[in-house]
Amino acid sequence: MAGVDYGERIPNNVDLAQNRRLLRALEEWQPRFLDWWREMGPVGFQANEVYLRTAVSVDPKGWAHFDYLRMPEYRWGIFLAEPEPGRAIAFGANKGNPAWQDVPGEYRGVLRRLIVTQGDTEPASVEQQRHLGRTCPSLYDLRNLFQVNVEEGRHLWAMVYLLHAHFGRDGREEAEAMLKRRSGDRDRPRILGAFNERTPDWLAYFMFTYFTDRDGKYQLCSLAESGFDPLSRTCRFMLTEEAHHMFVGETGIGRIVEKTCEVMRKHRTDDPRKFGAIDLPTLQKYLNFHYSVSLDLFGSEISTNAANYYTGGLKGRFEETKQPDDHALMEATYPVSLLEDDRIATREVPALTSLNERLRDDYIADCQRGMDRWNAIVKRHGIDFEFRLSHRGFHRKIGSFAEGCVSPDGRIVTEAEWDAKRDEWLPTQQDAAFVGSLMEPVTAPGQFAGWIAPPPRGINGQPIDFEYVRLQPTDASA
Ligand code: BYC
Repeated sequence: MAGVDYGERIPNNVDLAQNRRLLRALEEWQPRFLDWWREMGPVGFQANEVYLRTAVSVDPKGWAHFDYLRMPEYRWGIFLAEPEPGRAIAFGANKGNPAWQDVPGEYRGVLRRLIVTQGDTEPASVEQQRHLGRTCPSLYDLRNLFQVNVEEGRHLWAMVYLLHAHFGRDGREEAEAMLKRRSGDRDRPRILGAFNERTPDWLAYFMFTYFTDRDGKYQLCSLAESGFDPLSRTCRFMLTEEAHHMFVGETGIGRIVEKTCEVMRKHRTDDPRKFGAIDLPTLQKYLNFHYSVSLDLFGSEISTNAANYYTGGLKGRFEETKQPDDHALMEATYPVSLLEDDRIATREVPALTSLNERLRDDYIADCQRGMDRWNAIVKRHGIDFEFRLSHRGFHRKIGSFAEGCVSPDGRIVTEAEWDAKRDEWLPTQQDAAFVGSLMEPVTAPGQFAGWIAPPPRGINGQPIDFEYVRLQPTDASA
């Protein structure tokens, strides 16, 4: 079962060949996916060979194979983690019942909605990142970008499989719509806010993979707890791939911090921009922006949707089975910060309706860990500066804090103060123009742009100066 059938047009470990109708439906979707990839996937480089990893099994000890591949030839497929024999629903009103192998009728609408929301983010991120290849800081980073892109494409496949296999005609229509919406498009935008923002440069990209992919981790972990077993198994395998995406973000930002500090020390300056490095206050502003838009992805603090997902057994908490409580939460409460007129108050509210906030709390603690590691780099260089996570209420568009203006240090401020300080708190057009001015491609093996340090080691044991992307296209259509 752990092995993947690569003899098929659609590699899979779900015995697709046994279900001719489903196979045919997915084989019809496949060319439309490829059309979307050609139209909205990475600009250029489609004919170049890239040193990519491909899933060849779902065995945690050895699931990936690395080799040169042209991106359109990547074997997008359907891989579910191994089933857990006798798995029971772990929470909510159906707790203790056997996990569902088919969609229960009463939850069909909500489950479809959850799967569509998750699926929509995957192609959205590829669309957001499609121009970055032209300005890569190194071949190593270029390869990592493309790895993330092809795997987001695979995560779309993961959700489309569920829609096709379990939601009949509605599911097929949703799978089509997934290829029609476009990130940032006024008339047919992607569903969630952060996925309609631009990712114009590599700094924004590393921030996105740190903060927004990390929302992905927490949402996938909650969906991996689902009583709908195919969703749980799909998400469990997606999480294996997702780890690399967050690695790209954390180490990318870490390498930028490293370079900035080196330049500051070498030139004994607080203004590393003069020497082509990104100053620490600008990095803080980018952190503020990407962190705040990613906080919005958890939904409102008080949400009956979240309560219904949980009570239905559809979406659990982070590490649900490790929580030492009754997994029903009918009587429990949870402390939630809310904006109330002119102050921020912490209220004990029913645990069920505050599940979005609880997941956001888990996420915030995780974000802080990366922040601590970047601060350790600054400290090691003896520089007096500390990155901080902005207050959860800062720059929010969803939930209680969307109603007011909160500063990064958690003060309620007037709109006038907000407007006056905005440029100290969030990237300005000048900041973006400066960062944009650094985005000159560097493509010689082992060379890196001047604003980012090399990584300590290469991919899959290869040296740092390995030719991660072969720049001579092997097809004239590049
Ligand atoms: N933007 O009760 P509420 C990833 C809507 S990332 C726009 O507060 P709920 C990835 C909401 O839909 C992970 N709209 O929220 C990362 C609702 O609309 P209706 C993606 C928003 O439903 C990087 C209304 O506001 N996965 O994988 O409890 C690269 C009130 O909703 C937003 C998931 O999100 C927003 N930010 O929770 C690639 C998991 N927030 O009903 C991939 C599935 C809320 O009024 N999704 N709304 O029309 C969910 O679990 C939930 O839909 C949410 C929202 C947590 C997102």
